[in-house]
Amino acid sequence: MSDAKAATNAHLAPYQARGLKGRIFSGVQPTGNLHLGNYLGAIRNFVALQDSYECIYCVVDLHAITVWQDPAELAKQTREIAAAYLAAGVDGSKHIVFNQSSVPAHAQLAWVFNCVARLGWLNRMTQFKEKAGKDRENVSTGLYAYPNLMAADILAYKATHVPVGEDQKQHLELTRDIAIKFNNDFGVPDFFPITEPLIFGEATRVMSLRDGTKKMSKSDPSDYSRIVLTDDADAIAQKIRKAKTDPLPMPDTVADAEKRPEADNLLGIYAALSDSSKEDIVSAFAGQQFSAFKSALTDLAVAKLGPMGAEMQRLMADPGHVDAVMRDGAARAHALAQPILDEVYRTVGFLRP
Ligand code: AQP
Repeated sequence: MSDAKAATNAHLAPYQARGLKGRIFSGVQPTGNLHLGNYLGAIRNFVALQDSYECIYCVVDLHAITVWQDPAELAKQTREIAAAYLAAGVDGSKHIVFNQSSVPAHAQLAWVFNCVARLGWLNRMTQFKEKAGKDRENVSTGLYAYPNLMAADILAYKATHVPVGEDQKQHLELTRDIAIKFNNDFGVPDFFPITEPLIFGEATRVMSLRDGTKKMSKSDPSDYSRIVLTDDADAIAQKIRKAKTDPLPMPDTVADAEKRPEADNLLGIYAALSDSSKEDIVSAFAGQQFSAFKSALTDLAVAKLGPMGAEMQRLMADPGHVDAVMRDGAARAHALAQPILDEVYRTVGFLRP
């Protein structure tokens, strides 16, 4: 068995003894415009996993400031993401919901990882290249070091699994590389687990409603590119009606759909929201006009997202409750992370005189 596999197995054993599959860490940035992609790619899976894993769900505000955030908006958006977790069905008393900056171990471990990760590894990160674009000289150094902080988020809890959308796969691989290098460099082969990504569902990469080749994203300048979780029924209907399609009728086969990015995206969204396979949805609508499909998709999206959006609004109107959940979560997260950080510091050789 490889060292990496052995390290992971050693970390899984205590959870398996409790009838669980492992410990999960995942997070969403409080950067506004929480959208259907964040829901289908991540938050919905957070809910599905909470019966079989011990879960830590974080609002990653340290990540958010890698690009400029208005301070008052950041605080409001942080509460909004926590409210979305709860509204989607995360149990904040059984599991941990908190914001990243409340637990110092994230930033402290990230510094150690800045010194473990290699420049060449970060240079390969496609998300940095996409986000920095042509203005590389002017982006924050935090944006560049972002994947090291993400590794710290996960490994501060020795999390064994991370549910994410497709776009985060490369960052997860970097987390694994950092864990392996730390374990090897310091001669502690089982110290960090080699974390597994959990990427599942029919919509692991939801695309923009305006361009089927671009990921649905919070920062897209067009509001019509995304369905936001707090959109009301009218807004959802309008966005789906205006969603870009091609002039042909609905595809007959999955292979045909896959050659038509906009159709494929809408079919994937329908399949995910209805808990069906894309094959089933393609056969149900094969050869029909897009207008009929869009109208069915609108009904489905309103039925599935409406109650969650309403619950988010209700929770946002009661910030005391959301803040109490996050405060309690932060205390429990800190209690888990601090002994791990202490052990990292001892391992690295930091003196505690
Ligand atoms: N389009 C998507 N489809 C499926 N999953 C997605 N995720 C994001 N977009 C999609 C997943 O949502 C989780 C939280 O993402 P994040 O907020 O931490 O960061 P992000 O990937 O940078 O999100 P955005 O919305 O695309 O923001 P901007 O516009 O700021 O870049 C992650 O698990 C992610 O995979």
